[in-house]
Amino acid sequence: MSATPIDLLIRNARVVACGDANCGVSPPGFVAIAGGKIAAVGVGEPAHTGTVREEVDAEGALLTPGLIDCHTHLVYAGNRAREFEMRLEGASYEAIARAGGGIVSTVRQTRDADPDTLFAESALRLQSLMRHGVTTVEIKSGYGLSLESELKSLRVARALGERFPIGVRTTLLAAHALPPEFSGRPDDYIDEVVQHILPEAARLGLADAVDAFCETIGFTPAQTRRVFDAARAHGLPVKLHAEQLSNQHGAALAAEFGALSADHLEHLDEAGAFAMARAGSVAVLLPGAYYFLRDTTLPPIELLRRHGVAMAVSTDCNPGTSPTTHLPLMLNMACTLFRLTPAEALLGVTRHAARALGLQATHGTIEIGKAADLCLWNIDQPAALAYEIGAGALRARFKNGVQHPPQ
Ligand code: DI6
Ligand code: FE
Repeated sequence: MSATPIDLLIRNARVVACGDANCGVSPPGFVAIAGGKIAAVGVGEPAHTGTVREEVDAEGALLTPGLIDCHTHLVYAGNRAREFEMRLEGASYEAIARAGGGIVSTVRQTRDADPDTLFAESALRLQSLMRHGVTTVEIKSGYGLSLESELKSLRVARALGERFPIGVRTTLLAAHALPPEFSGRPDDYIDEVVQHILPEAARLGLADAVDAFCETIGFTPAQTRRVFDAARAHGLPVKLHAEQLSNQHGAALAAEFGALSADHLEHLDEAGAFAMARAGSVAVLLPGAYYFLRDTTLPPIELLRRHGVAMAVSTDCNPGTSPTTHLPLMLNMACTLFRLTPAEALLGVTRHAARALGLQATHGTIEIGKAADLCLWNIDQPAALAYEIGAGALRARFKNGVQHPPQ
């Protein structure tokens, strides 16, 4: 190691760099951080001759990349606990949506909320994610569904990233549901999205990517294609809610546009998996939604493995189908429900989640030159992160090399 001043030296850590498929653990060693980035990683004690501003003794704890939650809808107002009760009484998610409940009821509450209230309600969820070790989060709009409310949601998402020590990537999901004022006129709403909402979000720099809900209760593949064409025209990468409730061949459509990811995928077929592999799109698995909807169609994990599609795991934090901010619990569910290995699940919230956000060059693994986003855990092996249900084993969390007490 050279004599560059080190801002933070984490010693005596067992490093899980997430650079290899097995999530191997290094013998006790160190990570040195300078200027918010990883400057050195090694086994044993560092042979450093320069200044070290601060030291942390990890006492043999496991050090992983900071967790990345690559698919959330966490900016919304209100909750849907009553709808949860209705579903327990027998109503289906689709039936509630068709009857004007579901997404549209959150849209009403989100539109009515002033930006400060929306920020405050969303901040509680963001702080909870941070307590679970999340250092980067993707936040979608999609509960505004008008120019003004979509921009309000994206601004709140950006503001959250400025206020809290967490990286925020925003995604415009204006094509999430049909707003009531466009009832029966989905193509007119898509006109509004591609002619006004998307261009304005792009012009203001409020969206890092564009998403859509391609589904029988969402938008058709033809409508999704129009949204993707507009995203491309504005230089924005795309992602897609695809094959969640039925096979609309959305994953193949997303792959055609070089999508960062296709998400959910319970009804994905072989052609879709093949197209994703060829495009390098990540499969984002959302076991919270599968569980909460009591879905019985499993995403085709073996197919994804066979085609070499990278798999990410995320909370899908949203009020209707996955009201959770517990990303480590999603690791457990990804293993228990979807039969991922604990190593696959961990890669799904680190290396592959970074790729699902286009951040693979700077985030997701412990490597020299990458952002010093790190988590220290009171566990003895990587599998314990997925194994211990709700244990809260986080010992310390570092964002850009700075340790922040739990918020
Ligand atoms: N799929 C989902 O699981 C969420 N959105 C989507 O496109 C559900 C959103 C909600 O019910 O509020
Ligand atoms: Fe979602």
